[in-house]
Amino acid sequence: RNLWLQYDLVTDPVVLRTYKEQLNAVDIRSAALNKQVIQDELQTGILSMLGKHLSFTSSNAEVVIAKLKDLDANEKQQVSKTPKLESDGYIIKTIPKGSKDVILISGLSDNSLLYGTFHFLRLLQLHESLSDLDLVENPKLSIRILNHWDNLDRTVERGYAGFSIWDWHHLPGLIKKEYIEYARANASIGLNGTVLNNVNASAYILQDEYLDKVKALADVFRPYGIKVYLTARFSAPIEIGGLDTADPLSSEVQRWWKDKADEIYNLIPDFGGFLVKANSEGQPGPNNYGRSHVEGANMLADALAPHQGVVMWRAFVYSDEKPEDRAKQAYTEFIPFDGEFKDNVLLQVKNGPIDFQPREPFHPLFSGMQKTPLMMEFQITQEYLGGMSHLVFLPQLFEETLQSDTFIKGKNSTVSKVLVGDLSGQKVTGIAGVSNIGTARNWTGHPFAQANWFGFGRLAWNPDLSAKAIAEEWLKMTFSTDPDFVEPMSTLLLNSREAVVNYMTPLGLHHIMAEGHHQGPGPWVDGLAREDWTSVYYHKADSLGLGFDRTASGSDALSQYGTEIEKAYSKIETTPEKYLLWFHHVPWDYKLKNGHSLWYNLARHYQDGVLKVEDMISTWEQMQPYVDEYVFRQTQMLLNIQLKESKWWRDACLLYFQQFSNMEMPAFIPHAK
Ligand code: GCW
Repeated sequence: RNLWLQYDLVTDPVVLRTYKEQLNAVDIRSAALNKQVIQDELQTGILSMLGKHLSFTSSNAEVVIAKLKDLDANEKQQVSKTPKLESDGYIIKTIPKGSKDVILISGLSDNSLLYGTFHFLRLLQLHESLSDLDLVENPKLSIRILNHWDNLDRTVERGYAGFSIWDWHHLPGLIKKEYIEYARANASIGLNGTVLNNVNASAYILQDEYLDKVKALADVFRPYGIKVYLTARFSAPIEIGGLDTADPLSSEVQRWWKDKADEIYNLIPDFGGFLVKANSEGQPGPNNYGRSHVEGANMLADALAPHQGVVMWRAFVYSDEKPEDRAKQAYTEFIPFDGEFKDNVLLQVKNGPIDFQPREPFHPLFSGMQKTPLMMEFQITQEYLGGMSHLVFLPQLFEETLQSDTFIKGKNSTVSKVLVGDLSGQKVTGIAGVSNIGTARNWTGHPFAQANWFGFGRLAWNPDLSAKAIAEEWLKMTFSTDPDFVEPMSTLLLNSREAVVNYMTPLGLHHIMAEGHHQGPGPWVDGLAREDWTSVYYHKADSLGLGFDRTASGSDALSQYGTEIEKAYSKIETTPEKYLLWFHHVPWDYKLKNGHSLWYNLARHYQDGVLKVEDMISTWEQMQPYVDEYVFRQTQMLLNIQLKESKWWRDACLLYFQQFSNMEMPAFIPHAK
């Protein structure tokens, strides 16, 4: 239940003794907003890790926590050469004071002190030295936010960890401990916002009864630096406002939203703003009135602007009524509006152009939309990656997207640089993660899914962190710092993403999951769903080959990526094999780089995926001494489910595709003979 904030007793006697000598008293000088939170966290953490109580006093303290403006003259002078801090940024620096050293945790805002405190505690959790500290941290993105796809009836769309943690029925009266734990956990990794309700939204959340409940949550989260945001259903003026239109150009609609914004800010002065899913998968939007996405977004932006609120407008739009390849539609829709959105609008773009697949190339809007602030949307919940049953370490996937090169300003123009504004100079920046949190006793269902929440938060603070560093931190903070545990387990985590790609969708295959619920294989047509919701639309298997031709001879989606990528990927030979079938329809007997046919390689990848899960199981079997019995058994059982399902994926997909390849199953496939 304590996630990565386990604060286990430091077992190494030397480290323990050193920490105990170094830490007796803390002087928290500023932080009116969250002084109590900082003090409680330090007391809890230190008591649990060192078995001693801290005293909080201004005399003789070894740790000083204060805003830059509240430092004394000597302290100010010691930090005068520190690099520039952003409002949430902080320094942790050892300075001499009289005959002893003092650790200074300082920044510009109350929240910076909170983040600095969590970082300081993390140093102890990782058993790092507390001597000669000289750390400077600035978050690289300003909006670091979770998106809850939580409905008001507490079901969670694509949620696999129980029901919604928001107990609307008992709010605002009952403030559950979980809300505080949730806020602590988010603050500890630097997240600063949360959208409480599903993007497939009910308008009722905007009614005054619900706003009182939202206010109660906002009040709980405020000392932890977490702002509350809501999804705004575009048709709310009709559904709860009694108007007969939601046309963004109607003055009564504009007035309704302005009044609604005023009402919200009256209750919640630091309300963050609105997230909107419009004209996507049946949701209402400006197109219903012949208006554009810009007209819709800007209308809401105007309502929020007087209060410094933002609109996060989602780019996830596609329609089966349009003949165009679904992977192209968002780009086609939004590119003409580049530069036309109001300053407080961010376009929230999923990492890839289809939908949260185990592997996708980055979304071409990240290179195409250069005059509009863009936000990344990652999915932490594992809609297409085995739900809560599969162990998949997602920071590996996030890192791959963030470090992809867009080439917009020459080589090394990574997606991460686009997001942080280095290439465009965009001022409002952000990143969203679709939450995997629910009422499950361990928050996320699979014990290892906690790592994905943690990893998302760490990357939201610094999108250039490596998945490896995140894996090690999480393992140490959650389970054990013993290298005999951390080393094999970080290898396990770092291999887990490629395992799932291999046994589900190798070589650039995508969206061949079962229809609707998206769990398990379904490369066949099943039921009567629309064409772009069926797998055959994406894999295009036929007697000639496999894969979606997105080059100029096919849908030409490739042209949305700019010349460097287009040039490289337009030929099969120069396309990275991991994206092969994303961009090409490849003959079954085409020889890949290793000299074997596509068919052989496909089988090889499926089999490798299964073998990788077997490796994960044998590593895990050795880990019993380092984790508690319950987590050990639960993970063991889940890994066995994962193994079974990986075989199901392999067998179903290979048998299905064999009907088209008409080639023999390679001998390494278990049932081949
Ligand atoms: O991936 C699809 C999901 C829908 C989701 C939609 C979206 C919230 O299957 O459940 O709706 O994406 O992102 O809007």
